[in-house]
Amino acid sequence: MASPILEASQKHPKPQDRTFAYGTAGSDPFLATKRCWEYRNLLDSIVFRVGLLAALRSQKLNGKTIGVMITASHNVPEDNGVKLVDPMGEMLEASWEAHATSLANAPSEEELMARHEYLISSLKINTSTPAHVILAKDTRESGPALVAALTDALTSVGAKYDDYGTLTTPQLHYLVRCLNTQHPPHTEPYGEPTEEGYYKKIGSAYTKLLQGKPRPGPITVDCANGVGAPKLRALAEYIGKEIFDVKIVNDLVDQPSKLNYQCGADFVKTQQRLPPASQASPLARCASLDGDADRLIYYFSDSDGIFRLLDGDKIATLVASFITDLVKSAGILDLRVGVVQTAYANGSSTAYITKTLGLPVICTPTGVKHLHHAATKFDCGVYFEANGHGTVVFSHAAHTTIASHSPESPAQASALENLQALRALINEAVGDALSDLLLVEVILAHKRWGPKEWDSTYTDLPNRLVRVEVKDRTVFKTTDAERKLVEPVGVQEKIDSLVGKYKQGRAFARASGTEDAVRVYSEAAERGEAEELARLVADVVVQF
Ligand code: 16G
Ligand code: MG
Repeated sequence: MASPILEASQKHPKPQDRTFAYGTAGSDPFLATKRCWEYRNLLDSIVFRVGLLAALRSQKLNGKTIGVMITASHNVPEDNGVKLVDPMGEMLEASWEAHATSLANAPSEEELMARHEYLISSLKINTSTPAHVILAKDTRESGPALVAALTDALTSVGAKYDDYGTLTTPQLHYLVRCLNTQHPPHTEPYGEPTEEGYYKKIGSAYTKLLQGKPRPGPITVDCANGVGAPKLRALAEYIGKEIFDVKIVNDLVDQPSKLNYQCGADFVKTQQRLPPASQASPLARCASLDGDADRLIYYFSDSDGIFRLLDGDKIATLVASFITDLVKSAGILDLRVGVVQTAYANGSSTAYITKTLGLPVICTPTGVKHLHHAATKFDCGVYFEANGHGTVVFSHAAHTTIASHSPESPAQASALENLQALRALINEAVGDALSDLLLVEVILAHKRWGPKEWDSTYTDLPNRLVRVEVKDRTVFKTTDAERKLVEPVGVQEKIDSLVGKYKQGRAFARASGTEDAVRVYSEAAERGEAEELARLVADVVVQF
C-alpha cells in the first residue's frame, strides 16, 4: 500500500526546473512568492512540503505547537508565501531553513519521501510523538487553496492542527507562544491563546498606561487594504473610542487587488509621501501598516504641508528613550537597555542613540531574525529596521527585576507599574504593527508630544536607496553587517574613495535577499550630494 504522504504529495507536484530557498540571504522567511497565475504550480508543492516540515519540527520539540503563516506581507496581491513560527513565537531556527529548502526542492515524490525519511533519521525524530500545528493566512485570494495544500500534508502525517482563519502574522506568533507557555511554573504564561485574548492583553495594557495621561487625539491608520484593517477595528472596539480614536483608511479587504496598492508601510517609506487615501490635516498623526501588519510607519504633514516621515529609526529612538526613563524612574539600576539597527538606519539616528541617549547600538545584517537575535544580548533590547519592523525583547533578568523590584517611593511605584504594563503591551515574539501602534501612542501621551516634537528629536541625513539590476547578484559578498563588500575584489575601495568626497558621506551596496538586484544606500549632508553619491556607487556596482 502506498504511504499516505506519498499519495497526498502526488496531488501537490513540484514544478520541474525551479529551485526554491527558505530564508534566502537572511532576509524574508518566505519560501517563495510568486504571481497568481502560476502560484498553484509554484507554491502549492512548497506549502505542502512546509506542512510536512512543520509536523517534524513539532515532533522534534516533543509535540510543541508550531505555527504556519500564509502571507506575502507587503508584496503585490498576486504573490504569496509561507513562514514557519517556532514555539516561543520566534522565527524558525536557522538550522532548519536548510531542511525546508531540501524538502521544497526534492525533484520527485520518491525523492521527497527519501528526504523526509532522511530528516527523520538524521534528526532522530520520534514520529510517534503527536505533532501540533496552528495555521493562519492573510487576505490574499490564493490563501484558501494554499491552506488546503498545507492541511493535506498535516493530515497525511497524522498531525493535529487548528486553522485560525485570517490573522495578522504577529497574531499567529502570539498564539503559538501562548499555546506553548500555558503550563507554569516552567514557563511564564504569555497570554490567553485566542484572538480575543490578544486584544484583551494589549488593549488593557494600553488602557492602564494611559490612566491619568492626556487623551491622545485622533489618528489615521492606513491598513494597506489588508488583514490589519479588520483586526485593528476589533482592537479599537475592545479599547473604546474615548482613548483610542482611530480612523481606519485603506480597509478594502474584499477587493484583493487593492492589497498594498498605493498604500501601506512599504509604499510610504519608499515613496516618501502620503498614501492617496490618507488626507489628514497638518500636524495630525498618521500611520501605515503593511499587508500582514508586522510593519509600522508614522508620518505627518508639517504646518507648511510638507510630508515628514517617522520611520522605524524614529520609533526605535522614541521607545528606547522612554524605556530608559522608566527604568531609571523606577529606581532600577542594573538593566542594560540597548538598540539594534541595520546599515539602513539613518546615521543621525545612530548618533542620537549613542550621544544623546547614551545607549549602546549593535548593527546587524538586514532581516528581522538577525536583529531579534542581537536584541536578546541586552536586558531590554529595542530593535527596529528603518522600514518599520521591530519590537522590544526583555531578558530573563529583566523579567524578574520588573516583576519583583521593590519601589522606594510612590513615583518609583508608578514607574514600575508602567514598566509592567509595557511588558504586556509589547509583543516580544515578533515586530507587531498593532502593538507598536499602541506603544507609540502611549509614549507620545506620556511625553505630551505631537508628531512635530517627536520628529524634532533629530534630523535625518538626506539619503537615497537605489535598486541596481546586475548580471549576478550572488557575486556581491559583504562583511561588517553588510556595510562593506569583500567581493568583487576592489569594489569596496572604489566605494570608499567616492564616499570620502562627501561631507557626512556613507554608502554601501548589498545583494537583496528577496529580489534579483543589488541595493545601494547613500547618505550625505546635502540631498543633492546623497543622490549623486548613490548614482556614482550604482555606476560602480552595475559593471558586475
Ligand atoms: C524582508 C525582511 C525584512 C527586510 C527585507 C529586506 C523579515 C520578516 N522581513 O522583508 O526584515 O528588511 O526583507 O529585503 O525578515 P531585501 O533583502 O530585498 O533588501
Ligand atoms: Mg510584513
